[in-house]
Amino acid sequence: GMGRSRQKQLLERLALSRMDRRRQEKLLEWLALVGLGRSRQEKLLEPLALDGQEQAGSHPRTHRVLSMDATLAPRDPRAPGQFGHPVAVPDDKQEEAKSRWKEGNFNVYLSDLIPVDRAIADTRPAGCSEQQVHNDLPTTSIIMCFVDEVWSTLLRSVHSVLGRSPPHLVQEIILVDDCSTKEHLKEQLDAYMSRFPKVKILRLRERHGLIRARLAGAEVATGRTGAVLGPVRTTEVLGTPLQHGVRPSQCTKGKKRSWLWLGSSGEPRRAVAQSAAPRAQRELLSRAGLEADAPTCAAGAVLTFLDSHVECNVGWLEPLLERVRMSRNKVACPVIEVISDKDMSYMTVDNFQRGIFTWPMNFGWRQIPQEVIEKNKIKETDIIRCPVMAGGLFSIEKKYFSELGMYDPGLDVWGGENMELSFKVWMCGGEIEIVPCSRVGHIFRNDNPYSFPKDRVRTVERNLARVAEVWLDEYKELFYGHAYHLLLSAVDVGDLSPQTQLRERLRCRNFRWYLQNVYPDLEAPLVKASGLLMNVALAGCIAVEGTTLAFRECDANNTNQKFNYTWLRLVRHGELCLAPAGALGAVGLHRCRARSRSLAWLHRSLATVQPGLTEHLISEHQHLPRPACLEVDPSRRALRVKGCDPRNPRQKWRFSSYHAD
Ligand code: LR7
Ligand code: MN
Repeated sequence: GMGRSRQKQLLERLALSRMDRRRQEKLLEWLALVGLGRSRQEKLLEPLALDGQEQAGSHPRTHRVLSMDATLAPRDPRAPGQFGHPVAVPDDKQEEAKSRWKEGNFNVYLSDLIPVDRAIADTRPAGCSEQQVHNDLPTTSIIMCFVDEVWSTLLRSVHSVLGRSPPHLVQEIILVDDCSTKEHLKEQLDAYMSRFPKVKILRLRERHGLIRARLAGAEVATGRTGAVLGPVRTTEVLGTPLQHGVRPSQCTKGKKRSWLWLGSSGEPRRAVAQSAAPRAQRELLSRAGLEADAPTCAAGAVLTFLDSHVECNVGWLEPLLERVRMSRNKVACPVIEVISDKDMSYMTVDNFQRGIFTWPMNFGWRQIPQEVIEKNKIKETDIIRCPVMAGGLFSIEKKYFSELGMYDPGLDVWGGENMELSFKVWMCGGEIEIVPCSRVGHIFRNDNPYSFPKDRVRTVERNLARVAEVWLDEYKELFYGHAYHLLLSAVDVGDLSPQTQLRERLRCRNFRWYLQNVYPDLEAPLVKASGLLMNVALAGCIAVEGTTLAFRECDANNTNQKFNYTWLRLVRHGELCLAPAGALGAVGLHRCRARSRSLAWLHRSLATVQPGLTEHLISEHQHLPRPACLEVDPSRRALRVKGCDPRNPRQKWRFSSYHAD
């Protein structure tokens, strides 16, 4: 601990800063807790004290970012993996390491070997540790959802938050157990975490998936429960509306619940197994000297979401909160660095990466082009605005998150929620940012180590289809065009009206605005090809004449010869679509319908149907022999559908312009 006089001395120094008293005290508590040496204590507080002395004029109410790192002087500097170095599996442990891989789809053996509070290299770009943040940053609830997470990895995630966050900024750490089945995540986890007053564990009684688990965590942080998971279940989940120090620890359907009561400074007061009524529980609390609305109960203004296999780096939190403080509709993401799944080394990543997506809504990273960096003199520490976020790691103002309707609760288990939130934020007046001075490592894995309640691929696709239906407007055709099987399988996306109503209520902008202003480098032509539809060999074009089709001399000024080839594979002329008239090979015009195999034509994109058919228009009509191609009949006046022939020039078609392949 820390002597009384020493504490007084430090408090005096802190008093110079404009940080409020409660925060000062919390900071000291932390200093005592992590046992930093005297000189490092001084160093840590230096920016705060300096601020009070020097900056009355220029930058009032700010201090240099506290580069707190309780792990910098590690207990065991020679332990494997220390400082984020790679670790090798000893020869005689190869088999063991191999067999344990599947527990988490990464090198679980090595993870267990390295300290849960290992040090890692400070990978921040130069200048980050000198940056100023405000003294009155909002505090945050940190929400970490997990299902069957590996023990050592989960612990390392929590330790990295505890050890590298200014304690006065961490309201609480909410671990949401999405109904894990592994034994170590039950009593053993309760017991371990009872040492850390800020850690709360929320157990979900059934598997809800990442998305709704986060919503449940957000509700706990708000002190509100039941809106997302339903009132009946919530009482079972939380047991009681009282949050302070109360940790229900039951996931299964059993009636008996065990509670762990924590004192106001966090020490475990008593562990009781009981199924007390809320009133009795409240009584228990008050006897333990606690109140339902004790200070630690007061909700932090910001929610910070993290995956359960991360390592937060030095100074990661303040820059995120600084952005949110600056504007409540900024959503701040750290740079996500890489913890190797193979050797557990902590690796930095290239700077200047934006979060982007490609069709059909696949998340990815894209480097800002070098010439753009140079022309705009972009620095490594500059904020990067992102079309979309990766999904797992971000800070968002709690009330703003709630105003945005949080996540669409109709999204299931995993996937697509990052797209939904990103579109919603940008289109409804907010911003998604990557904050280069905030860095968090994440174990990237090749596969999810847990099972999906339903089929994995279908779950993600359905989520994405929901997002497309609500947010993409006419551009949803691009999504379906790149995931065409979704269109025909008529996937049931569920009720969308709450989401579309939300979009109206928030008066959000449209997707075209988003593309033009947020993600202008996305290729998003609304149709794949357009203009005349000509047969080059015969020098003629398809023309609409009343309600029928003819083959005529090409005339670029004749609107009756203009067609669009759409993402949904329609050859479209206004509301009318080119289509085989039936099994006999005649071709005509039909009212267009989006989800229709009989109106769809393959062109260029799917040469796989038969090699050499790239210039053909292949009908997908079910009742025709396959593949069947549009051709000019021998009279050279009419059109029909016949078996495809790569060498038949009467079957080769070209639009005047192609916008995408
Ligand atoms: O049913 C589940 N219940 C859960 O609680 C499934 C998962 N989870 C937990 C899980 O234990 C983990 O802590 O949710 C967290 C995220 O699941 P991961 O780690 O399997 O996801 P991921 O890292 O492969 O995927 C990324 O995309 C997801 C899409 O839904 C989420 O948004 C993840 O948070 C996100 N991760 C990141 O953004 C980190 C960087 C990866 C990238 C790109
Ligand atoms: Mn992850």
